[in-house]
Formats: sequence, C-alpha cells, structure tokens
Amino acid sequence: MAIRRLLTRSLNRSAALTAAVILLLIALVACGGETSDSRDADAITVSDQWVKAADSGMTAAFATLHNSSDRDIRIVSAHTAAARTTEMHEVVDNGTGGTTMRQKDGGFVIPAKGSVNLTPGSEHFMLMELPKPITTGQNVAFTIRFEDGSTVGFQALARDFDGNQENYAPDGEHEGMGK
Ligand SMILES: [Cu+2]
Repeated sequence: MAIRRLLTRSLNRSAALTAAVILLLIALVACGGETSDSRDADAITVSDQWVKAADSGMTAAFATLHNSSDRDIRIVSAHTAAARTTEMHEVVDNGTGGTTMRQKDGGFVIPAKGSVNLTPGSEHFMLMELPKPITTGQNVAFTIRFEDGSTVGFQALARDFDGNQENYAPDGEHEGMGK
C-alpha cells in the first residue's frame, strides 16, 4: 500500500515535471519567434513600389507589402512630403454599376505570412493636394507607420500611367467623401 502510494506520488511528480518542461519549451519558442520581428516594421517588406506622375491635384502610389510574421499587421498612416495629405484608399462598388474610392476603414491590414497588393483600380495610397508636380523618373520618399508606432520608409519611382485616369481626377469620385 505504502509502495503504491509512493509510486503514484512519484508518477504524479514526474508528470508535473514533464508538463513544466513542455510549458517552458513553448515559452522559449514563442519568445524566440518574437525577437526576430517583434516590431511591426521588422516584419514588413515593401516591393514593386511606384507612384503615378501628376502635374497637380491628386495621384496615387502602389506597392506590394509582405508580412513575414505570424500576426496581422495594420498600417495606421502613410506620409510623403510630395502631398499635403496621404490617405489609404479602397475601391468599392458605388451601387450604380461603377466604382468609387474611399478611405479604408482602420487602414490596410497585411495578413500574417501574407501580402497586400496595392494596384490601380484597387487599394492604393492616395496623394492629395500636391504642392508641386510629381514628374516621371522622380523618386518619391514615403513613410508608413504601423500600429505599434514603428515605421518603414521607401522610395517610389514616378511613372507615366494612363489607366484609371478617371479614378484619380480631382473632380471625379472623390467629391462628396467629406473626409
Ligand atoms: Cu483614392
């Protein structure tokens, strides 16, 4: 009887020890994963970035944003000295067969281990009230800020682009956004 109780106790103890070791290992792995890209900015890579050349008014910038981390990462703001205001826009149905752009609620979210492709006719950085022309071949510097306050900077080359012209016209769909 006494032996059996002793045996049970030591089994319980070794089970508890095993559990503790497993928990410790999980904690170590979790921490190890976090140190490589603990800041949002460290997990984001920007590629294929460009901006549409424009003489005045507004234009748009495009890029592919990749997130190497295991968590979704949100862009809370974007900035460039080439525009007085920079917004994050999405393109949606306007209910009458066309499309309209509007500010993306909460900003762009780059999914864990995934990408967001900003392309003409889809999501884009909207550059409003250009203080001076953005000319073809010019490099435009951008800074994007993430939810944790970290930032990523990138240079986007200005290109001529005729597609989706109507979408970016100052008198077009942006009127009535009220923002
Ligand atoms: Cu827009």
